[in-house]
Amino acid sequence: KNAVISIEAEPYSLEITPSKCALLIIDMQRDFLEPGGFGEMLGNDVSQLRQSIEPNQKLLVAWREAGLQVLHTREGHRPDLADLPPAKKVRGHGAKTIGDTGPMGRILIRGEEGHDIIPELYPLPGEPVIDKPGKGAFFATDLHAILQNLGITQLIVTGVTTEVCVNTTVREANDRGYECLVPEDCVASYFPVFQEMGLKMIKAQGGIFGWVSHSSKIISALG
Ligand code: C5J
Repeated sequence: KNAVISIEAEPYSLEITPSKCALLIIDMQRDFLEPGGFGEMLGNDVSQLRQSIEPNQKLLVAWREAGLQVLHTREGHRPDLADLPPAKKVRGHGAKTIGDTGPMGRILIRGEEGHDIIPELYPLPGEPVIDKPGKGAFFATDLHAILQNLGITQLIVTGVTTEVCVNTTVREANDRGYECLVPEDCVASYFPVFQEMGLKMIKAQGGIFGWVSHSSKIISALG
């Protein structure tokens, strides 16, 4: 776990120390990914996101088998909505917004069915689950403290959506000194053009805030 391994990536290979590297899975929640959830209710094509489930499962199994650290996040709010900025509540002028009753319980509210992680990637006991009110996983959460306490300096970031919560989190992590690698098959967007550009932005300019790779390269590097 302390031996450095090299993962083929763009713009160049990343050396990771597995014991210092965590798999951070962003917002693989039922309301974003499942047919009949909030995401689909907004008119989004959930099949775009569902393509990332199997690659995430394979990576998660390999990461767990190697005995490495896994963390999960969920986007959502307190049932009393006290942490929901009014500007976020009204955004989009939708008929239904955060806190209203949706197809899988109250939309993006902690404790509701739709807010929970999909069964395919369900956290094991002992894997921290970070409940975040924003798009970035560091804003108003204890993620940074947890990672520091675990001695983590590198992150494999996966999940949804590429251009929103994944991108925001990778930018936040990069500014806090973490090296971030994003496997392209384990992140997804409702919009193919955003998927492509969201990944390009990360690795442009010599890896301006991270590296882009593929789950197969990570799994083969783990041996
Ligand atoms: C995430 C969103 N998780 N797109 N949320 O990306 O609002």
